[in-house]
Amino acid sequence: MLCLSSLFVSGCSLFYSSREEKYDDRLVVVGFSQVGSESDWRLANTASMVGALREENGYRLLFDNAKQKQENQYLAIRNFIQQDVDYIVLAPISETGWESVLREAKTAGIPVIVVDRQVSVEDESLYQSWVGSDFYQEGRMAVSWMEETFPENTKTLRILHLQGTEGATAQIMRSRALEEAVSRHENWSIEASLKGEFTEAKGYEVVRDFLKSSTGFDVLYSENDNMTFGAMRALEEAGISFGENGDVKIISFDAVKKALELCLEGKINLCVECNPLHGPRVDRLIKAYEAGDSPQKFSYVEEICFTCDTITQDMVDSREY
Ligand code: GZL
Repeated sequence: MLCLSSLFVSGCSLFYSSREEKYDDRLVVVGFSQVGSESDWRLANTASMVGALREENGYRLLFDNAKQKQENQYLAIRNFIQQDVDYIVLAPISETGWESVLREAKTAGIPVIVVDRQVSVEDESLYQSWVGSDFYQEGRMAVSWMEETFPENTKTLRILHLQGTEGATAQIMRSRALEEAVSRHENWSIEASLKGEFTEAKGYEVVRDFLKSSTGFDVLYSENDNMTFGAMRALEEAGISFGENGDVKIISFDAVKKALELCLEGKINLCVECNPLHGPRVDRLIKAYEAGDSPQKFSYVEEICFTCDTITQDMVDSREY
């Protein structure tokens, strides 16, 4: 007979009188709040995290997909606190709005590791570590390629700026690198900054609508590959050539395999890597904390670029995502 003193069934979830009854104490319990599944990059990031935080590796993983809504991440984090997890891993959709819920986690004594985009909080003790990309450096690499490709005596360089989710670190810093460069080059201009939300559908929609009244542009600076895929479809429909021999040069961030294949075909001129394989990096951080070590607060990932005139099939085949 079920002993109700230790098991209280309420609604659709089970509550236990002790943590030991709930979890196998040999496993580290991690609650992971993921932004969503908006892009190929995000799917690769989720696969990497779930693969690293698996039971054979010593973890019990509670996973939540926020479907690109910050309020869903708040709900997930509060649920993880209620579930008394050992760690919370947060991939924040945007930089702001985290003080209150992270303070609740701190009050509950649950360490938080932030992955990918950053959080902007007054009190940096609200999270233990962050691991991700240097998005500003990614933008700088793209700008350097533009400076090499379009020498100073180029006629006006007209740029179409396709931005990712507003307020995400990747959008803020990739945009900043471009905007700073435009302010340094008087012959560069941004024709429009369109909000593509890091998705293929939105990228297509905003570029299609822009092209209806566009007088032309020379470079598409697209802050992720999925928006680029949508923009390419809109350009094709409008009869505008792009890529190595096209009228429009394309710069795209993430360097997922599909984008690298298009780069190899000469349809994307520059792919800037943004490495999503953070699972092993987060695993190492948690193992370090479990061992009583104090890993560094910020860990940046090294990244490179690929151009259509130097990329090879072997390079594409060797990629993990
Ligand atoms: C970057 C990541 C961005 C990717 C997009 O680290 O936050 O979000 O560039 C993803 O593909 O949607």
